[in-house]
Amino acid sequence: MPNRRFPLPPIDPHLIEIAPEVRDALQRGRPVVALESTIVTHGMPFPENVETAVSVEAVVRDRGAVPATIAVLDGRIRVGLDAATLRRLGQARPVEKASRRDLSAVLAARMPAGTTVSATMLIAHRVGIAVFATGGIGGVHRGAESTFDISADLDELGRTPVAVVCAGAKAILDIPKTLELLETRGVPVIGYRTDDFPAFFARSSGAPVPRRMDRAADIAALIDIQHRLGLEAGILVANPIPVEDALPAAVMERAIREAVAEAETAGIRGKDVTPFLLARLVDITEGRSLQANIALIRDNAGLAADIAGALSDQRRAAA
Ligand code: PSU
Ligand code: MN
Repeated sequence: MPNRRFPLPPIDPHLIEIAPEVRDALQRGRPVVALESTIVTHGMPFPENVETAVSVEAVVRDRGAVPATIAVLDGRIRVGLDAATLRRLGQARPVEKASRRDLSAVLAARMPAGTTVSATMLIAHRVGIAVFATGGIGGVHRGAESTFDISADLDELGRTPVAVVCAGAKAILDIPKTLELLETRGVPVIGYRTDDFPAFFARSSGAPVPRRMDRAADIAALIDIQHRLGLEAGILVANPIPVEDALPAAVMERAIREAVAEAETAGIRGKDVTPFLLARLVDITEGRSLQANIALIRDNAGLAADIAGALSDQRRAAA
């Protein structure tokens, strides 16, 4: 259901194509879950990227919501991609990684692009999608005090009222600093059935989560109040990786230190840092990190569908 408390001019229809199924669900107030596409273009290798995107959409459907993967293709923003288009995006080369600041440039150049959490959130909000599932968000990088490398995802969470379901943040980031910045930006951070902020591959980062909720309906109620208050910030829902898929924290910490050191030696900078680290981790862990990544995003998609369903029910009951 569109969040009518945030009237913004609609995106020029020449620049956006919304799949009929998604448009229909939004008009009827049915649950919709936005999905990002940088995970497809820059977060996983082919063909696992496409297989994962297709299976994540199936999870959302099984849990009663309509999936809306968001990307840029042929000079237009696309909201809702069929399997053939996902396959095309997953093999497109060259392909851009678009955060908020890149959107106009990739549209102007008609470049295919995966949208990051920040770009996906802003598009989701502009078409009226309130809930979004991803794997991990970007955050404050280790060493940010000298590099200033802080993801645009954090600023977007501070300014765009979309709930983002993730498995926390990868320990390639400085998690305590990431949590500090989320507090500064006014972003509610909810631990789903956990007291610890999860660290993507591991169920705990060692940092406490500011608030815990154990039911999707409670999270939906919080989202609804946030909207009714007219607060502009998003909401971060942190859902730990399923127990059976988690990787040992010590093993991952070693792999991450190795990958971060390699990125420094290779002089990787700016938007290339995160894709470089993700790809190195898959190699260093011989694919184990990829399997964990697939499991957690499927789990997040299911929770996001439950939250979107509860939000839709609550609004229907209140109407
Ligand atoms: N973290 C992950 N997997 C990902 C990303 C982050 O564990 O795929 C992607 C998301 O699209 C996120 C983006 O929005 O990387 C952040 O990039 P940067 O760190 O350059 O802001
Ligand atoms: Mn960065």
